[in-house]
Amino acid sequence: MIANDFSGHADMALNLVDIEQYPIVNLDSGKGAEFLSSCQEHMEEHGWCNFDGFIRPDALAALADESNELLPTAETLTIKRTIYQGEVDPNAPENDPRRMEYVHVATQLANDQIPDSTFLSQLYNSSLLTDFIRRVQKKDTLHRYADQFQALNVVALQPDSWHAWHYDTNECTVTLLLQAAEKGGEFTFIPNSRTDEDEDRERVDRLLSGDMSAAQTFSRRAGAFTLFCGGYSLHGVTKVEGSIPRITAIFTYSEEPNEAASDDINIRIYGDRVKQILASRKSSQHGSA
Ligand SMILES: O=C(O)CCC(=O)C(=O)O
Ligand SMILES: [Fe+2]
Repeated sequence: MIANDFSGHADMALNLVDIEQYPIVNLDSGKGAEFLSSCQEHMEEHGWCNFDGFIRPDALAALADESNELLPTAETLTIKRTIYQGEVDPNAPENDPRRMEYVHVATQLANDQIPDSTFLSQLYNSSLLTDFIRRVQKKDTLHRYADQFQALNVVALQPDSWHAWHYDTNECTVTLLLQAAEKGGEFTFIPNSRTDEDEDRERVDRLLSGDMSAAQTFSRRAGAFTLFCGGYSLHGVTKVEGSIPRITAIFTYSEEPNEAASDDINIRIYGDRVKQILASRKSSQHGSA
């Protein structure tokens, strides 16, 4: 059970984030402005920013408890795809990554399974946090993703699971590590392994063949908040070892307001549960027409 009350401020980021260390409250002057410009520089140069201890330890315990309580209601998904997220293309040249299918298993809570009243959902809905993420990426607009299933997710990788190598379909990914693996479960990536025009196949092929020398990892403890250009950097999570799952929250944004994914994509990601929700919605719409 969650013993503490973190609801003092209306904007949940103020209740949960270590704002002494990460002054996201006022990014226009003083410490906040300095912090923002160092983040922007880092993001531009490296394509990622990692904020260790972003969530205060007492608040982190509440967030982890909350997810651990919800996870028994999550679906276990078997995700099969190429690194580019599509299906295998049997006509691709030999040794082309489009011919290779990777599989991993994850326990995943979709956005509609995470109540608005949770601290996690309130953190995702924080205007201060969204604005900070927008400004680190120097974007004019950034909105929380309006997709009812994808906006906020919690992904647990059970012991012995990994998260297969892939590129994200969106440019920038934002994650919060809620519970680290006892061992393994390292977020691993090749920074800027592709551009819109080109891909560094030499480094990509090395990682795909199991050679980690082209890849980078940063050690992240629970409470780490990470922004990352996952659309341009091949990445994944190494095998979780030990006895507890690695739990991460994924915060999704888009530059356009009210953007959502198609039903087909959501069914492909979330499987039967979402298929049934969408089908019963369609049949009740037809029924009442
Ligand atoms: O769990 C992580 O740290 C990364 C997850 C990820 O790459 C994704 O959900 O696309
Ligand atoms: Fe990813």
